[in-house]
Amino acid sequence: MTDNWHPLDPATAGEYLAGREIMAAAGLLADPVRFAYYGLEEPPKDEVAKHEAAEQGPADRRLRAFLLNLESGESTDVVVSLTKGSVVRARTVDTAAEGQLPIIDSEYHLVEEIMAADPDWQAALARRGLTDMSKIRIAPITAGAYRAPAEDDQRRMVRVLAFLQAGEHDLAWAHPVDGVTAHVDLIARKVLRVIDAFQLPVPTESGDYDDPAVRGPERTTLRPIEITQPEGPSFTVEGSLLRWQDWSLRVGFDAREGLTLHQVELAGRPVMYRASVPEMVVPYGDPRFRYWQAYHDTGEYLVGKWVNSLERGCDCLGEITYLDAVVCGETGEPREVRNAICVHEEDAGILWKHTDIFNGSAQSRRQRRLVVSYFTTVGNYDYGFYWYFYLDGTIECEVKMTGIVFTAGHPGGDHLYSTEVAPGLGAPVHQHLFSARLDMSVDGPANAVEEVDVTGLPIGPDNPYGNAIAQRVTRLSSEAVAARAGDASRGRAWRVLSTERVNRFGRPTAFTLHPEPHPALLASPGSPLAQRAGFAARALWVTRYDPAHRYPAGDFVNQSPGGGGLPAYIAGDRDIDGQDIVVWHTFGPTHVVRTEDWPVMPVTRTGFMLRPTGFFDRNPTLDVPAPPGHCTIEHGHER
Ligand SMILES: [Cu+2]
Repeated sequence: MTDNWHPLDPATAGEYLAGREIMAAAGLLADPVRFAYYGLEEPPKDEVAKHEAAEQGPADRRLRAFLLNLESGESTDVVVSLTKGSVVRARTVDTAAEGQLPIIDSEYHLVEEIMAADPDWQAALARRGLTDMSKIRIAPITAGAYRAPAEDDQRRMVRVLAFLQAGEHDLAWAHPVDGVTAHVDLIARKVLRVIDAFQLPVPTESGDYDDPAVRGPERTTLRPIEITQPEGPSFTVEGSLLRWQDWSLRVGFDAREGLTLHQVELAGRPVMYRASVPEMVVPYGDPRFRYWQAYHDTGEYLVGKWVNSLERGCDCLGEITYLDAVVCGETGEPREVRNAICVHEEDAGILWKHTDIFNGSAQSRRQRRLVVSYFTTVGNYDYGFYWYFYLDGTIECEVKMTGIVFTAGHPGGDHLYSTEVAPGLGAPVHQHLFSARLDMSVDGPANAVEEVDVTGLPIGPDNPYGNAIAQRVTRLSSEAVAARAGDASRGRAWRVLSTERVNRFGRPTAFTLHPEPHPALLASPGSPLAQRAGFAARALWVTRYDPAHRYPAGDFVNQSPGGGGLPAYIAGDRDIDGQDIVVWHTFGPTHVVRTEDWPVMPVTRTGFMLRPTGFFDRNPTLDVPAPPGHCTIEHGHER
């Protein structure tokens, strides 16, 4: 433990090993028990505050693990204290009522083996002329929860879809074997049923974008772009603490949530205690036999565990500082991922600019941003999670989506639920709905939220020519009231304000959350998916801070019957005005696939912004100098 150790620092490899020893000594790890999740159990806020005030030594350091017995299916939620060397909690999860643990690594291989050996599966494939099982790739898909007997989903299971990979380098996603699926019991290690719904020919056109025959000759017209910072970047990294210009924040990483940001401060004033994107759901809109296809990539597959190791010049350009991450596989063995988190500084175009027609002053300033990001690959998709901090106090969260769209057969012609991207190859419509958890602390923990709409007013005595525009501000007083839909037609935004600090106009200091104009969850409100992904039905939720409320779809998402997470967190309808509150924002596009998204998708992005609103008394960037030797004419005279 070093001098600048902080209780919110990510867990180290040594700590994971120590935690595993504590669990082993308590008899929790007898074979065949595996880790379905292993991460830091962050200390509560008051303990962190006490540590920082040096009233006490290091806070109780804890780790949390989800343990799965591969033979019995027994699922245990364990917390250990490294400080005390003991098990704090070991609770058996009621998997039927709460949900299953996330999918573990070896289950992917297990499913391939089970499928290859199953006679009904072999017969279904043979009916399609497919007899070489070595060429069949299996996508094990989390099962959801439908709770009808034919769904088999009271057991730990996956449903599978098949793809044909003709050669070693062939892109299997180009060749879906449509119309057939199987339900696989992961504990009994057998196929429960094979459902052969219909047959479509397996599309044959290659999707191998590395193959010159597919992509054509590479273009030769791009000249180099080099980004240099001869004096180095303007930020510093000390352990997990990052400082850049007026910003400071701590960076963490979790196998489930991915990147976590802590204690984000601007000009020495708190803005957010913690920020992350702790859930996402990708529901597909094809109601045929694959109606269950909806990935909760975070709660079911653990996006952080699949973090990429980044490469300078490819993934990130310029002066890059990388941070490593530690994630654990199913044995609880820590794995250090080199260059997992990319930290760098970017030019971001014009910050402000004006040529004054009266006094002749012509000024221009460059915007910059600090970028903290990582990339993860979950099955066919690749997601980049980017946080940007700008000179003017803006915070932006951006998700970049790329990789391979999920495919199905396509009957040709117009089809309601998918786009034909290659002959006979369809890409079903789907949504990517992310949930950001923003533990706000604008000028301290006591915050409140207002919904701000803008609207034109009707013609009347006070508005005779009908040009009036008014802000409609609604204070969101309690948790139930604050479950809100977006409304782009009114420019709807949500203002998170301090109830303790005011600016020079006596108005509360605030940050405003600006959403993007996308629909929320489109699955029918009565659907099993809407039960399980309740968080995604609303653009905004506000809850009273509770250290146990961390996951928008609940702690156990895989095959959960639903109701957990945000809908449960607001059940008490607590007061959120002037309290320590957490703002949760659902964002993300509805993806009607384009032909240009095939065979590998150019990045499409989504996100939201938080902008200071009366947080400063004026533009906080007047002190940003003009680039040396340029851009400045003062009162008609070059400086
Ligand atoms: Cu998509």
